[in-house]
Amino acid sequence: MNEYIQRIIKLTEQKNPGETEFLQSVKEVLGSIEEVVAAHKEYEELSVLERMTEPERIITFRVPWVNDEGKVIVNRGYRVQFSSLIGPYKGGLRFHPSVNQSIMKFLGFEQIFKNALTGLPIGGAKGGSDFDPKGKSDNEVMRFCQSFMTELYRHIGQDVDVPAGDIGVGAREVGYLFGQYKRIKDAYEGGVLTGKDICYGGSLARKEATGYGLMYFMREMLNAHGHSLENKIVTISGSGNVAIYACEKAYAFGAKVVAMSDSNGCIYDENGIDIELIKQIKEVRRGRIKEYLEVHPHAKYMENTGEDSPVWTIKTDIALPCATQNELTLNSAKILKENGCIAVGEGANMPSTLEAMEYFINNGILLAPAKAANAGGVATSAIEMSQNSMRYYYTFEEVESKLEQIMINIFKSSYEAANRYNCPGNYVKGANIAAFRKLADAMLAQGIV
Ligand code: NDP
Ligand code: 2IT
Repeated sequence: MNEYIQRIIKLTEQKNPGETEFLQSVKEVLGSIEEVVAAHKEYEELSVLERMTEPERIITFRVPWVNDEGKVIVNRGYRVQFSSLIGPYKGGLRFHPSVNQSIMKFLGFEQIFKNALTGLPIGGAKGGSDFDPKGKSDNEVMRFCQSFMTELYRHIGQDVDVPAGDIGVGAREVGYLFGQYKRIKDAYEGGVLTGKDICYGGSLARKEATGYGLMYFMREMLNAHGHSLENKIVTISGSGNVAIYACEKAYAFGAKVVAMSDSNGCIYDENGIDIELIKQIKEVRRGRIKEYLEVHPHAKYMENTGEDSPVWTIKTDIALPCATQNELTLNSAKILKENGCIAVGEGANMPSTLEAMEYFINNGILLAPAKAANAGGVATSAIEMSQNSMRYYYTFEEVESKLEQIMINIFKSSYEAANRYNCPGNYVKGANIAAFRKLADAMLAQGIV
C-alpha cells in the first residue's frame, strides 16, 4: 500500500482509539484511492488526507427531558460538522440507543463523499443522540426534541448546517425540532432542516427519495452489465424509510420483493411482500414486522438469533441492506453467493463489513456502494433547501425526475472513475475516487483552512 496512505491509517488509529466504525470507514476510503494519491504528490505535501480525516468540529451536549412519569432523563446529543468544503454542513440526525461518537464520526465522514457525488453544494455532517424513540409517547418524543434543539439551534442555520432524518428520526421528529428552532429564532428559516412535512415547507418525494434513488442506481448498474430488474427476486433488510420505498420502486421496476426485516427478525412471503401492509405496521402503527403474519399467516417469520441476520439466508437475485451498519457479514455474503445473488445495493450506510465488500467484489457480485447508491435522500434534501430558498415548490414528478437524473449521473461518475483507474465494475473504488478528487480539488483551491 502507498506509504502516505499507510501512515495516515496508522495516525487515524492512534488519534481515534476504539472508534471502530470510524476507522472502518476511513480504511475503506483510503484503501480505494491509492492510485490517485500516488499520482498527486501535492496531496501529501499539503496534508490533504490529514485534513480530510479530521472533523472541522465536534459538538456534544447534555439533553435533559422529563418522561411521562415525571422522571428526569439525561441523554447525550452530538453534531459532527465534518466538512464545509463544498457547502453548508449537511446530514441526518440519528436517534438510537447505539449512538456514540464513533458512529457519528463514521456517518459524518461518509456523508462528505456522498454529498460530493450528488454534484450539489452540500458539505458533510451527522448528528443524533442515544435517545431511543421506541415505546415513547408522542409527548415524550416532543419534549426530547425540544430539549435537543434548545442546544443544537446555536450551531445550525440554513447557510451553516442543515440536519435531516436518519434512523429513528422521521417527519414527526423533524416537525418537533423545526417548531422549537422557529420558536427560539422567532423567524421562519425553512431551509434549516430537511425532511419536513409537506404542509410547512417539505419537498414532495423527499420521503421516497433514498429508496427510489437506490433502485435508480441499481437499474443503471444492472443495465451496464446486461441485466435488468424485470422478474428479479429481491430481499431487503429493514422496514423503515429507506427499505419501504426501495421495495415500492423495486415493484415498479418489475421485480418481486420476498423478504423484509426489523431489529427483531425477518418475514418471508413467497407471494411477494404486501408493502401497503408494511407501511401500516411500521409507518402508521410503529409496530413490529412480526405483525405481518396476523394478516398473511402463510408468510414465515424468522427471529434474529446471532450476529448474522436470517434475511440473508433467503434465496435472492438482489439483496438490499437498508437497516444499519455492519449488518451484512462475510458469512452472509458467502450464503448470498451460494444462493445465486448477482447484485447488492447498499441503502443503509456501511451495511457490509469490509470483508463482505471485498468478497462481493472478488466473487463477481455487483456492489452498489452506500455513498453512491443511497445518495438520493440527501440529494433531494438539497432540492428541498433550494425550494425553500426560492419560496416555491416543485411537483412530485419534477422532484423525482431531478432525483433520477442525479442518480444516473452518480452512476456515470462512479463507472467512469472505475474504468479510468483500471478497476471496471468496482463501484466502491469508482465512487470513492470520483468523490475524493472533487473534494481534494476544493481543498487545494481554498488554501490551508
Ligand atoms: P428508520 O428508522 O426509518 O428504519 C430503520 C430500520 O432498520 C428499521 O426497520 C429498524 O428496525 C432497522 N434497524 C435499525 N437498527 C437496527 C439494528 N441495529 N439491527 C437491525 N435492524 C435495525 O431509518 P432509515 O430507513 O431512515 O435508515 C436506514 C438506513 O439507511 C440507515 O443506515 C441510515 O443511515 C441509512 N440512510 C437513510 C437515509 C434517509 O434518508 N433516511 C439516507 C441515506 C441512508 P426496528 O424498527 O426494529 O428499529
Ligand atoms: O445518510 C443520509 O444521507 C441521510 N440520513 C440523509 C441526510 C440528509 O441530509 O437528507
